[in-house]
Amino acid sequence: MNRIVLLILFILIILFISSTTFLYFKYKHCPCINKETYKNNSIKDNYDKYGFIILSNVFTKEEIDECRKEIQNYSDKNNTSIVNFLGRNILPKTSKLKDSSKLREALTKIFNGDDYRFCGHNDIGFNRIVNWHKDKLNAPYDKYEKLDVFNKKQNICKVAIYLQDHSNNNDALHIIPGSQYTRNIKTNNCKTLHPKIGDVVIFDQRLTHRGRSRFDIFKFGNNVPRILVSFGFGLNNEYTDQFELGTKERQETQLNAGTLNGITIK
Ligand SMILES: O=C(O)CCC(=O)C(=O)O
Repeated sequence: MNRIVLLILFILIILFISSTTFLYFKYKHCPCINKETYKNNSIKDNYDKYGFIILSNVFTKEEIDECRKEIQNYSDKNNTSIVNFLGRNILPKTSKLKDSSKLREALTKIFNGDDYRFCGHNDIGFNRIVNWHKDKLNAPYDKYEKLDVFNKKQNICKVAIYLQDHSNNNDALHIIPGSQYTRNIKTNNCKTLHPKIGDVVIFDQRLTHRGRSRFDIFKFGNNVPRILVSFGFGLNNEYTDQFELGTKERQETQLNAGTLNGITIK
């Protein structure tokens, strides 16, 4: 009997060590972006080559503080997604971030001067856990994905506004530069972005990326809530139409359910 207990204990210890090692390497620290590599590129070149840009000083600290207050008054529950706040007119100050002229100038460059539009995708992550992925429609909403999202005509980006300073920590966005052109989700050569308060990150939504892992909570804590406001924009074409249809249904369904994979939807 004792031998069996010992054997079970031994197996449990081995399982614990191997899963912790696996998770450690999966979510290990990504080095920060080497600014020298990116600084001489134009917005469009940077976006096309690496799949992201960081726009500096788009908003003032006061504007961002107002939005933080507005969001925290609405909800301060950890691991929450506030979905479609725009469509529900619940956070007017935060909703206005979407219309910044500096942001729109950058989007005009990214979309090469062609017609683009806000495509319905909007949410706020409050101390939310988000593992490696690409922003595309997942089942059952992928029924709208009739056209291949890796076609050159697809051009949809996510605007990510971190409402706290990440210039000295690795708690913002982790990305794989250039991965917007590959279908797989390989996470070697990852980089961490360091947006300051008022900066805006814009990335191709097919870029492989992640937010906070469960491990990061131990490193960074929740004392200063990590708040991320996101908006989606796309070229005015049928690729954006299909994403918008699927996103609308996903946001409505998740909101009605109130929860998804442990994340509270509010
Ligand atoms: O939390 C983050 O920094 C990233 C969130 C994210 O990956 C997403 O909303 O698709």
